[in-house]
Amino acid sequence: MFTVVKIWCILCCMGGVIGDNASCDQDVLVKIQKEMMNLKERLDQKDTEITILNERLDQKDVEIGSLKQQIEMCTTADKSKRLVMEMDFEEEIMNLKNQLGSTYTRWGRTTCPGNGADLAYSGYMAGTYHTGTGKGSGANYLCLDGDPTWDYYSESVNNDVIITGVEYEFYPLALNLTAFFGTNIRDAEAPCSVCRTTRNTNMMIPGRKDCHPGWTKEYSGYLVGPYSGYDDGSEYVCLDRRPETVVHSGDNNNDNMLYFIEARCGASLECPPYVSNRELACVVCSI
Ligand SMILES: [Ca+2]
Ligand SMILES: [Ca+2]
Ligand SMILES: [Ca+2]
Repeated sequence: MFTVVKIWCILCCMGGVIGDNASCDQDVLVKIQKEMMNLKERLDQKDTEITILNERLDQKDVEIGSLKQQIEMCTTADKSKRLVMEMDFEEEIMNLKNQLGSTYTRWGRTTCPGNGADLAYSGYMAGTYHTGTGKGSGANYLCLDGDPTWDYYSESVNNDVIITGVEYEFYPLALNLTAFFGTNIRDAEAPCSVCRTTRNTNMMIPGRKDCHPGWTKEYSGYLVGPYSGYDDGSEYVCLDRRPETVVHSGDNNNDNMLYFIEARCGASLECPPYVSNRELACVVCSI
């Protein structure tokens, strides 16, 4: 400080009163002290301003913290809300799938395959009584419910459209049915079941024992149909490869008989891939 004051004094005196050094030093000292006072006041003022700014900065930090907390709460709430919506959406899709689904008849069995299909009902395979006098009738097989209920009926006045059970026949008798079905089912009658699956579409494929890629196998077996000597028509259906039999149905009734369907190569059927005299397989597939 002394050096600064001295320099200041010299410069001051060179420009003003020369030869009066004591008076010059005193004036300069007063000026410097005054300037220092001013500087100190300004410094104090700046300190005060800095303190105020720091307080405002702290306040802003608190506000920012609060806003971050609110944002986090909103984000968490959004996540929870979105999760609930996604769960509701998935449940709705499941409900729609359950509402859609599809059904099929499993000929020869009283149960449904263990692949998620539920039993709608089981009963008896039935078809037209072919030894009746008429030649007109329904052509389709029916899966009659095993537990019938009746509306009004008359047992005394009757018509001539009659259905009966459907018998496993499979001519000729030399045919080893055990090799095809695991047991000899000849002359017994066929049961059936109606199965419901959540898969929306199903189809029976004649000529295959397994499904194409992407499809779920419901059951497989042999393509069967009516005796060719009947006057009226019927249909081809897929009989399960391990059929059951209706209890007490072993008598040789021949009211409505089931036969294998075989390929016959000639001018019309494409051979290969088909081969004459082979019993055609079948499969029911769903997707
Ligand atoms: Ca029978
Ligand atoms: Ca028979
Ligand atoms: Ca054959």
